Amino acid sequence: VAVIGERINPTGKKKLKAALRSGDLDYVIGEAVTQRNSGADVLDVNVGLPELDEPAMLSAVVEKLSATVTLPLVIDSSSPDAIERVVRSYAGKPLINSVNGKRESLDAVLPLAKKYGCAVIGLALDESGIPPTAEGRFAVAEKIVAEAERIGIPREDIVIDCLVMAVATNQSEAMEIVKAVSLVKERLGVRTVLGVSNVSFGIPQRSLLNSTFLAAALGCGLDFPILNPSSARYMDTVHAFRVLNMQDEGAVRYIEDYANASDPYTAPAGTAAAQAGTLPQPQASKPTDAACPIVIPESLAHASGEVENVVNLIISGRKGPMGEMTEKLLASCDALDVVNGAFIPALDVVGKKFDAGEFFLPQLMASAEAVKAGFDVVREHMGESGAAIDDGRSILVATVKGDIHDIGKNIVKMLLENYGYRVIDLGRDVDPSEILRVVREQNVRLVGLSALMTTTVKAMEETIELLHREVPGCSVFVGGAVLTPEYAAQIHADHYSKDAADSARYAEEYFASIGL
Ligand code: THG
Repeated sequence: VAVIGERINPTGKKKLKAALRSGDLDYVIGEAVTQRNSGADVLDVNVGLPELDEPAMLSAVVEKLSATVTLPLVIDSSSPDAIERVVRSYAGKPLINSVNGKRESLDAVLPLAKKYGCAVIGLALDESGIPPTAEGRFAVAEKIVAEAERIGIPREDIVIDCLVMAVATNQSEAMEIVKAVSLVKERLGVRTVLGVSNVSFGIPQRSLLNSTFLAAALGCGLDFPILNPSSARYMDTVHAFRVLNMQDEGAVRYIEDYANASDPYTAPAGTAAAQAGTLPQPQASKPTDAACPIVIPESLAHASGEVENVVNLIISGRKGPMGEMTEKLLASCDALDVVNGAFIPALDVVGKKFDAGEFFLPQLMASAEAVKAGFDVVREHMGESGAAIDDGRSILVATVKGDIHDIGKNIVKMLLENYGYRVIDLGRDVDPSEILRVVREQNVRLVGLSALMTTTVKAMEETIELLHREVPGCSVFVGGAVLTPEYAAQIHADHYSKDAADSARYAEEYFASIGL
């Protein structure tokens, strides 16, 4: 097991972004040294920032790192140009991060790895996306390994990434990922890598979930966890695992490091050591059914008991009884009143709790699911007149050209649908011209664009420019990990959404402003 330090990556790191923009390479070296001292064996280097010349910056950073820190480097970039410029002059054997199963990627990246004798990370995704099952991910990995061997890259130089998804959105995949790691190890005999911390996105106590997932994956043969080595919790897990897998023979290192360390979990209660590690005790579940947190409108007043029940089901994210409870309401209430007077105010409450840090992403998703169950009944009930709900308030969502990450976009879609909007989802990696075509064809007034990768913000800017030029009455909101409010303004987005709840708020405000 070798730990890949993840911290040289500007996503979400203000200081590193500023340092890269001003060319302050000493700051980057500082991050490298800190990671080495914390126990990183390899360093991932990613300097993709939308407004930066990536090939030039990546090669400057790699050159400086090679001269000061002796650890091997992982060249993390989605630009084949940037990768080639770096590996051409790299002294040693770099690991390219990454190629994937798409034809275009295989053809662009594998020949570079072959020509310059690099190792390469292959991501288990292809033209049809990331397969949800272990066997599906394995099949893509198998294809990548076959392609690499065909052009003469030996198996020892291939590392497969089975791709970690967030449990907040893809809970059923967590153990599939772990299983995929064992399939890849067993059947292909290549090494494996995982970006561990993705698993805990939107969840409290991230390091607890991350370290548990890490332990499970190590147990299935994970060779290279990508993580933040400054977190003792992850490194503790790695050090302990190295005893189990015989890497730390005689447990020499383990004993040296831990024999005299106090363990916060087993220290006698009340001591400082115990307090240092005490997790907050699980709270008795709050009696959410106690009070109704919304103001019930006049039109629903005669059924206030049922309305309260539905509102509480939504807020606590219980979809099971939603269908039946909605039926009950519809027996005496108008369908649109139910949507506008109960579903939406309840979702607003959940959005506020999410903003306040009181609720986390899985809770937001559960509430959206509950509303969806209610909506299904409303739609059925409205039958032919269901068209009434399609009142011109259509929203197109897409992840921009070149970008394959769509977690954020999918969450936004789900939430907007449950606010009653008609959402047209064009999926991932969508051409600006395709977005324009659909906007025109379906008379769309609001477009949401997402970009998770620094390299694709350019495509976002192009899409916004095209839409604003061709369809002046159409508003564009943007979101995604690499964006900031400042950068969104710079590329002329009409609104920056910091999360899904914020997108719903903006949609509400925007449609009200144009009288829809
Ligand atoms: N696979 C491959 N390469 C990758 C990833 C992957 N490169 C990029 C990324 N995923 C791994 N690198 C990072 C870098 C920074 C952060 C996460 C992954 C990060 N995380 C949070 C933060 O600091 O706020 C949370 C960190 C934590 O809780 O530990 O910034 O999957 N091949």
